[in-house]
Amino acid sequence: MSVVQLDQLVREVHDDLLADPRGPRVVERVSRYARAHVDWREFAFFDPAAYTRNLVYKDELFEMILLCWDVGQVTPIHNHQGQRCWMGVLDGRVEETLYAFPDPRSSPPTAKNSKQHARGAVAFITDEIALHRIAQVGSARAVSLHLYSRPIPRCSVYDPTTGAIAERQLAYHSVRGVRLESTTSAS
Ligand code: CSS
Ligand code: FE2
Repeated sequence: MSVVQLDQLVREVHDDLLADPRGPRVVERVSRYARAHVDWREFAFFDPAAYTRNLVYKDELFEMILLCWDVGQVTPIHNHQGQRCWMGVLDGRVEETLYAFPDPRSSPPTAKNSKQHARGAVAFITDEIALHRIAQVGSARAVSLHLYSRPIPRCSVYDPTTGAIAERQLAYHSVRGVRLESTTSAS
């Protein structure tokens, strides 16, 4: 499987995060990759039931995942378990809506603002910044590259009407281009 440029990005990000956990060069590197390369297609799988999470690389420092969004697919409102999250758009368009952490904790989260991201854009979020929700927008499928440092095997999801909080396991749809038949869809 030929994913030379994507694996190059993995090595660069690894070295960046090892040198400085804040990853000051990650946005620039992911954006450059997104604008120049398409070898991520080797790892892209879509599912009509929900967006898919396709593992590119994982170690103790970070996790790189390709998310594939069919038209209309969306995440719940969620946190990032105290970790850093970068999201670069590789294809199509997604909309990110930020929500304030509910206060009191059991109240519904309130939307702060929304922003659309197209190919080459890289968004960054932590729990200190906000909760968020990602949605595919427009008539074309979307693909985004997510970097979590450190890896997040689960997260908390927030019900938009009741504010109820639930734990959610973040499963993989495929690993290095190989579909995991046993995995259920992400949403
Ligand atoms: N956290 C979601 C995607 S939005 S950052 C996930 O990994 O499934
Ligand atoms: Fe997220």
